[in-house]
Order: sequence, then structure tokens, then C-alpha cells
Amino acid sequence: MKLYTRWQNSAGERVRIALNLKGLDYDYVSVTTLGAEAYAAINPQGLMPALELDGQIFTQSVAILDLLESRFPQRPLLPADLALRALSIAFGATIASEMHALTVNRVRRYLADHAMDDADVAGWVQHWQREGFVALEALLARREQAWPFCYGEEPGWADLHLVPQVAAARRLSVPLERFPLLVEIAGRCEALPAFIAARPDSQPDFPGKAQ
Ligand SMILES: N[C@@H](CCC(=O)N[C@@H](CS)C(=O)NCC(=O)O)C(=O)O
Repeated sequence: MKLYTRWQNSAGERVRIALNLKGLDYDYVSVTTLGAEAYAAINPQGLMPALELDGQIFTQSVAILDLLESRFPQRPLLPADLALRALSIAFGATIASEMHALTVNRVRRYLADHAMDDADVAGWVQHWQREGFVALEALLARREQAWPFCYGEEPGWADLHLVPQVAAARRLSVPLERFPLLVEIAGRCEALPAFIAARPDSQPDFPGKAQ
């Protein structure tokens, strides 16, 4: 398996956490080192990550997570309980489709290129992040049980979406004081080896690291 990613790549970090939780080995291919042109031949969209498995290329982190979950069922990321499974997928979709997708670098760049000043772009980011976090905090507050992780005794699908998004919020100066449950769970995950090994500064192409 080859994962095309780069050190700072929230969507790729989700997949790195999943691979680590499942104990799967993979080759890390730095898209920065590979170059944009070569990567466009792998993923025409140019977005990271992409996964090469059995000679095929797969894109979109959610599709990759779904593939890994079905193909490597050991250490499931989704709860067996169907309701908890749906809640976990909804939690992840709120982050991937409604927070990350609206605030990612290329969106911020587009807004800046279309006459939004820095303060307006920051306001846009804060708005969509805050809106998402408010909903996620409320969803966790009404769980049937106060599990140590989002939807269970072990971290899974929802948690691996949460951690990179909380890190992005910190980078983008989004205040997190109103989200104690999210911050507490993210902190618990951040101390675990699977999450530590997936974070930006653990990657071989993190600036300053020998590759
Ligand atoms: N929906 C995609 C999002 C992928 C995405 O936006 N990746 C970002 C980094 S987190 C990227 O490749 N950005 C390149 C750029 O902004 O030029 C997924 O979940 O895989």
C-alpha cells in the first residue's frame, strides 16, 4: 500500500490514523517531493490523500476509509451497533463535508483572490468551524453513554476525523473554549501512539526532518 500525502494534510491524517489503528504498514509518498505534475497523473484532482492498493488508485479520504474498513476488518473503526455506526459517519461527514471542505487552503486562497481581505477570510473560517463544532459538541453531549471516545471505549471513525480538525482549528485561531467535550476527547486521542504517528510533525517530509 502507498499513501500519497504530505505532512500537513488533514484529510490524509485521517487515513494515516486509520492505517495506524488497524496496524497496517504502508509506504509514505510525499506529494511535496513527488511534485504537482507527477501527482496530477495519480490524482487528477490534485488533492491529497490518494491510496494505491492492489495496483489501483483511490482518492477521497472517506472512500479510502470505507475501503480500508471493508478490506481490513481487523480493529473496526465503526461500531457494530447500527445506530452508533450512523452517528459516527454523520460526525465524520460534518467535519469532512461541512467544516474542512469550506475552510481548506484552496477555498481560503480563492476567497482572498476574489477581493476578501484577511479579516474577511478569517471570519469565513471562524464561522464554518464554529457552526460545525457547536453541532458536534451538542451531538456528543446527548450520547447515551459518556464514552471516553466519541462513540465507544476505543477511538474510531469519528475520533480520527475530530483530531485533525481540532488541530486545524488551533492553527487557524478558532476559539475552542466552548467545546469542552470535543477538546477532552481530542486530547485523549492525541496521547495515543496511532495518533502521534499520524500527526504532521511525525511525518518524514515535515520541514526540518531528514527524508
Ligand atoms: N474531500 C477530500 C479533501 C482533500 C483535500 O482538500 N486535501 C487538501 C489538504 S487537507 C489538499 O490536497 N489541498 C491542496 C491544495 O489546497 O492545494 C478528501 O477528503 O480527501
